[in-house]
Amino acid sequence: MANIQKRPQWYLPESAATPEAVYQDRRQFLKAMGLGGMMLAGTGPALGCLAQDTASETKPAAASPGSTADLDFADAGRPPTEESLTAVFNNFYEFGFSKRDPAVNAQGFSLDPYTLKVDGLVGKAMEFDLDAIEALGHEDRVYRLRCVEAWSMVVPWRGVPLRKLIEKVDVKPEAKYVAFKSFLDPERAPGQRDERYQWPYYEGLRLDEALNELTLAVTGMYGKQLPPQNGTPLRIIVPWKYGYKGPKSVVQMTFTDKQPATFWNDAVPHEYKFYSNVDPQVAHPRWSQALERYLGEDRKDKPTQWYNGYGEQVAHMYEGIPRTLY
Ligand SMILES: Nc1nc2c(c(=O)[nH]1)N[C@H]1C(S)=C(S)[C@@H](COP(=O)(O)O)O[C@H]1N2
Ligand SMILES: [Mo]
Repeated sequence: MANIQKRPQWYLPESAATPEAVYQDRRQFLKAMGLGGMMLAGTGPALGCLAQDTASETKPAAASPGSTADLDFADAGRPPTEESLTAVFNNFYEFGFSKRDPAVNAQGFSLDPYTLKVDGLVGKAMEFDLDAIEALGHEDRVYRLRCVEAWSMVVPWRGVPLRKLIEKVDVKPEAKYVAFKSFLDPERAPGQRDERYQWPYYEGLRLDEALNELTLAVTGMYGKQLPPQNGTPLRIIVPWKYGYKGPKSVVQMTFTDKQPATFWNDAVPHEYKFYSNVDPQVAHPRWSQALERYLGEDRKDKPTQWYNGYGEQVAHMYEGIPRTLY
C-alpha cells in the first residue's frame, strides 16, 4: 500500500462534500435506467451500441452498513452511484444484451456450490471456495469504474486484493499472464445461446497488472454479497481499465506465458484491445473517449481521466508501450 496516497491526482475537494440527496421522480428514474430512450428500441450485438444513452440526476448512496472501509480507498472523489442504478443498468451479455436484461434474466442465478479453479503455470493448482478466498483478507474499497461505452459509476466494492490469491499458488517464473474464465451454462444464461460470441466470457491480464495493488477479486458491493447481475459470487475489478477487462462470475484463473485471447478482442479486434487502459486521448473507432457520463446524470460532460485517475498506481507499468495499443 506504500504507493497509495491520501490525496491522489484525481481528488476533487468540492465533489467530496456530499450533496443533499436529490429526489428522483419515476420518469427521471426510468430515464436513468435507460428505459426512456433507445434502450427500448432493441438489443445491440456489439458492446458500445448503447453508448449514446441518456439518464437523469444522481443521488449519493448511503455508506455500506458494517463497512470497515480501507481509509486509502474510502473516497473515490465523488459520491457512490445509487445502488438502485447499479442493480438495473448492467453489462452482462450472458443474461441479455440490453442494460436492463441482466437484472431480470439473472434473477435467482447462483453458482453455488462455488469453486474457483486456479491452474496453469503454478507450483500447485488449487481450488478455492468463497470462504477460503475471503479468509485471505477482504477489504472495502470505493472505486470509479469507467465503461468503454463512456458511462461511469462509483461503487463501494468488497474484495480481496488478487495478489493475495496469486501468492497462494506458487506461480512459476515462466508465467507472464493470467487468463480468466467466466461460468458456462447456456440453459440458465440465455445470452450464451447466441452463437455470434464465443462462450464462456474470457479475459486476461499481464501478471504485473494482476498483482497490482488496485486489482481486486470482488465478492461484494454496498456491503452485501454480489447480486447475480453484478457477477455473483466473484468478479475481477481492474479500475484503471475499461469495465470489460473485469470478468464477472469467474470460475477459473489460468497462469500462462502467452498473452491470453479476450472475448471482446476476438469479437471486434479493431475496437477492443488487450490493454484497454482508460485513456481520454485514444478514441474508440466509433466515438471519442474524452468525456464520460456519470451514471445517474443526464449529460456526457465530465472529462475522462487517463488510467481512470489511477495513474499514480499504474502508469509505471506502461512505460514504452504506445497508447495506441490500448
Ligand atoms: N462475464 C462477463 N463479465 C463482464 C461483462 C459481461 O458481459 N460478461 N461485461 C463487462 C462490462 S462491459 C462492464 S462495463 C462491467 C459491467 O459491470 P456492472 O454490470 O456490474 O456495472 O462488467 C464487465 N464484465
Ligand atoms: Mo463496459
